Parts: sequence; C-alpha cells; structure tokens
Amino acid sequence: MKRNVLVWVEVAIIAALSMSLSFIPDFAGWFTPSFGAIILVIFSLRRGLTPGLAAGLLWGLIHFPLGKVSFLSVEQVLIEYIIAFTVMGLAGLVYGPFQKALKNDKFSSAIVWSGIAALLGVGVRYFVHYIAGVLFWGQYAPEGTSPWVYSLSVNGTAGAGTFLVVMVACILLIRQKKIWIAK
Ligand code: 218
Repeated sequence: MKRNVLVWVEVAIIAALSMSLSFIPDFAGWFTPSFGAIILVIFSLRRGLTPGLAAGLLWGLIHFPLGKVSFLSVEQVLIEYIIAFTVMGLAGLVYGPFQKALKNDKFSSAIVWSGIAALLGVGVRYFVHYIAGVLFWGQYAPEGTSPWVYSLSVNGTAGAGTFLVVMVACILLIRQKKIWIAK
C-alpha cells in the first residue's frame, strides 16, 4: 500500500479501536477513565501530530452515529465531542524525540517522552472537559458545591485516571517496538 494510504487506513482503524474501548461501562459515572486514550496516545507517538489529530477527530465523530453523545447544547457537543477528542492528537507533538529515543533502545527516555505525550493529549482534553463542565454541567453539582469545584473533581479525577491507564500501558508495551515504530 502507498505509505500515505496506509497512514489513513491506520487512522480509521485506531479511531474504531478507541471507540470500542469507550464501550467499557461507565463504572464510576463521569469519573470513569477514558480507556480509548491508550490507543490514541500510542498512535500519535507512532505516526505524529497530523494523523493523531485526525484519529482523535474521527473518534469524536464516531460517537454521533453510535448515539454515544451526551447532549446538553450544540456548543457543548462541539466542544466535548469535536474539540476535546481532536486535541488528544497533541500527544504527537513529541513524536520526534520519542521515535529517536526508542530507535536507540533508550527505553527510560522513551517512557518519559510518552509521559509528556500523555500529559499533552490527556491533559488538554480534560482541561477542555473541565471548562465545559463549568459552563454546561453546573446544574448537576451537589447542593452547595460550586460548578468550578464540581467540574474540577469530576474531570480532574477522570483525567488523572486516564493519564494513569495510558502510562501503565506505555510502560508495559514500551519494549514492543513494532507497535511504536512504523515501517
Ligand atoms: C462535570 C462534568 N460532567 C460531565 C461532563 C461531560 N464529559 C466529561 C468527560 C468526557 C466527556 C466526553 C465523553 O466521554 C464528556 C461529555 C463534563 N465535561 N463535566
């Protein structure tokens, strides 16, 4: 396959795989980590920024035909299902140094770069959900809790949990170079 076509086929497969992990039940409501982030961060490190952003955007879009969108308003949905998912591809900003480290078998350094990638992708995504939480989800805050504190507790917990599962996966998989380095 032409290299370019192969990358786009991977984008579609990755978006579908990430979406399939979103079917893990919300065992802790909105506090539940986003397991699909594991796949998206790894892919952004494998292919770089543009494919990562594209896979994130597609993952967000797939929520619509599957009826997996929590709708409060058009603005909220655009922010949380288009912008928030797309920015996960920012993990691909450290593609260069990550690839260099792994190609030289510098596994500890590669793990550090994957951590920076996860902080970027997961951190920016959940910052977006945090802002959306303050703007749109305040009515769900328990009596006497401000929307700021409520959104920080929900999205801070979900974001930290997501970061954690991404890091566990990266550490377990870092020596499997085939996953990370494309032909
Ligand atoms: C306080 C609060 N509650 C709910 C949401 C909505 N939210 C949070 C995280 C992730 C997603 C995307 C789908 O998994 C959504 C819609 C919020 N932002 N804030």
